Amino acid sequence: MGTHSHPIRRTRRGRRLALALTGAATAGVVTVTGLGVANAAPLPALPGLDLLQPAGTTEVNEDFAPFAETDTRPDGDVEVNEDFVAPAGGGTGSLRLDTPSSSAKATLFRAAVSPLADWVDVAAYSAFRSPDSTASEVQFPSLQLVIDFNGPAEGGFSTLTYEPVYNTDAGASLTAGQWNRYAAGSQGWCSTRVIPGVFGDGQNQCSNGGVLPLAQIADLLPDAVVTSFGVNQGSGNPGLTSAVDLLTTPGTTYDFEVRGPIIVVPEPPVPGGGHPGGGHGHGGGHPGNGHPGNGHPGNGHPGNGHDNGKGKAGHGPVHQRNVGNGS
Ligand SMILES: [Ca+2]
Ligand SMILES: [Ca+2]
Repeated sequence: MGTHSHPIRRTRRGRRLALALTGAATAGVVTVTGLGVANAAPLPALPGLDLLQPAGTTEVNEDFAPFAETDTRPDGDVEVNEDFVAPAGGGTGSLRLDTPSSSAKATLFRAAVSPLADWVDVAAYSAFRSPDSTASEVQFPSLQLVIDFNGPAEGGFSTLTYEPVYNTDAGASLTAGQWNRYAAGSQGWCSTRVIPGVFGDGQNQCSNGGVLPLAQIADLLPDAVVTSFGVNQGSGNPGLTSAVDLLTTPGTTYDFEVRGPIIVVPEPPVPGGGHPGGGHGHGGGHPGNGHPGNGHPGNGHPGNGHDNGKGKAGHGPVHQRNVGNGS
């Protein structure tokens, strides 16, 4: 977190988490509790999102699970934080992507197999472009589907890409400084490679009419399967800072949210230590003055406690989380 500028100040929740972390560091270590906040409220009717209401949402936290950084390159960075907050219905966090240099690349993908046809009219995502970005004004993070376009037959690798700039006629917004919703599943896509009968020679990389509706691509490739999907920014997008949230797929909508540090609750109450229940973050509220003495009872923090106290919040006892693992 430290290297980024934060054009939008952190939310109240972010500060509360920081305080809770302090509390955890001074308390005895016994019980670990996650701070994840589920999105219980129904999502608003956004284009492409309404189609998947029954499937609900899957929260993705700081460790990215079930996604992974597949091809982030030097200078590029992805991070779940609250720098740009979130679109309506998307909680308070999102996935920030930074590509300060031309060679930088920021990616986050999930490997999962599904028929390409399932993505038609379904795929959607929300993206925010920081107004501080110096990149060409048409650049936004893209949604990508890695496909095997001929199914079980040999070969067939390509990546389909959706970029808002090629879909402005369909209503895709290129406005910076606000959250835009992209109904990618009903709009135009490109292919990184030639696909016989679909994207001819010279039509890859969006060139020479190489932007086709996803429905048309899927109709022409009945055996095609998506093998992984995710968001990509760069290379070739120097000076672009953005965020993505509410990534809608055939199985679920992924909601990037800050879970924050794991809260460590002292138990049983420390004799004379005062606030036993203080572990809930209240303890953190008055960390320094509260219980400096019993904060380091020698036996109290054999390792675990220190891990929690360190800066990279949330990256400590990752295994303690009950990460939602939707399909
Ligand atoms: Ca979110
Ligand atoms: Ca194949």
